[in-house]
Amino acid sequence: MTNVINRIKTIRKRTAVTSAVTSAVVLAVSALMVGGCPSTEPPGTNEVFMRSIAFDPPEITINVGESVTWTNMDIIVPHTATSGNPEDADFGSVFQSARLGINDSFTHTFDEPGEFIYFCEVHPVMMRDAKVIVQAP
Ligand SMILES: [Cu+2]
Repeated sequence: MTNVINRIKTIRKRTAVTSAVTSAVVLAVSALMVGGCPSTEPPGTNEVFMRSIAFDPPEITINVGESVTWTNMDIIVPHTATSGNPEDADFGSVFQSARLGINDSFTHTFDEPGEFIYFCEVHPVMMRDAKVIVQAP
């Protein structure tokens, strides 16, 4: 009888350890899904990274005729680069990327000077009011 009780105790301990490990793994995966990014490299010239559910840098200045390339560095979470504000009737009319998966890129060339506000359609609350400033020659 004591033997049986000891066996049950051992099984319970193992179950507790297993569920603790499972919880830790679930937490780690959740953190990655929420936008954790293994890369800390800075974006290059005329380049915007989408990572940790943000545009990095949130504001970029280029010259007329140059391009900006957006790259999604987030794991699992898709993003877009969409001109305008989510409330605008004509958002996306200046530029509109596809839904970018991890490491996917989108490039747009700006032929007119001005300030172009943009956002992410997947995260219109967290990723908005980013800006491309295009300087006249
Ligand atoms: Cu997004």
